[in-house]
Amino acid sequence: MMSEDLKREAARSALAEVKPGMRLGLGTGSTAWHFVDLLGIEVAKGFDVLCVPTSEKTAKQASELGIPLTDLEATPELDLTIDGADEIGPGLALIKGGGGALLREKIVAAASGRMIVIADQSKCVDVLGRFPLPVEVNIFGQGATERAIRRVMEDFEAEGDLRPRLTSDGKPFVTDGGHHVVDAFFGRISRPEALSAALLEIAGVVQHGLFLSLCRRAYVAGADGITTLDA
Ligand code: ABF
Repeated sequence: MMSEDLKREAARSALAEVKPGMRLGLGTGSTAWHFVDLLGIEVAKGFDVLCVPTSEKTAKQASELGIPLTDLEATPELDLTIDGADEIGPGLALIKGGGGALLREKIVAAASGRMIVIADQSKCVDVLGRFPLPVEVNIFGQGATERAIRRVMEDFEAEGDLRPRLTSDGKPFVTDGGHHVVDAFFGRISRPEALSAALLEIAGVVQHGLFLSLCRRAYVAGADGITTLDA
């Protein structure tokens, strides 16, 4: 199967977990796109859900499909969030944020009773960190924040550097929340909880892409079908 077919199969498995009347968080990225697309087909047939999107991009896709949307002001508690991931490690610890939506993704996941990740097999790793860890930073004082992140990277024996994320035309990437993203190349992250705490200690760090103890289930699509991973 092609990669897009695998993503769609993982999304289809997650769709089976959605019950009528649920309040859902909708993820961002190419795998989450398939989930939203499949959900849109069900909504068009009359399926009842109320959803909070994790990005402006997903909000646009969902509203074009007629999926009813709300926000966490009107609906502060959700039943389930379905989202993609950049890496899935042991215990369903995740790296997310390659698409730049990590802050809203984490807020929505934290407001949800359950989070399910959908992915193809290529996302599963034995140790997190080969994928650069996205860190969302406040634009004010970014130089000082980067310096502090580099110090943390040294403490955690990062193998690579820190790179401010740029758009294809060379401008700083700006998140939906109006912040920048820097990508931290660790190579391997052996103590994710400690790293998470150290990064959140830095005043200019808004959030980072380590999702720890948030995801309880993953549907991973491979050549042999879907594997269900439970934390
Ligand atoms: C989102 O989409 C992100 O947190 C993650 O960066 C990305 C995964 O994208 P894709 O499904 O396109 O690989 O869930």
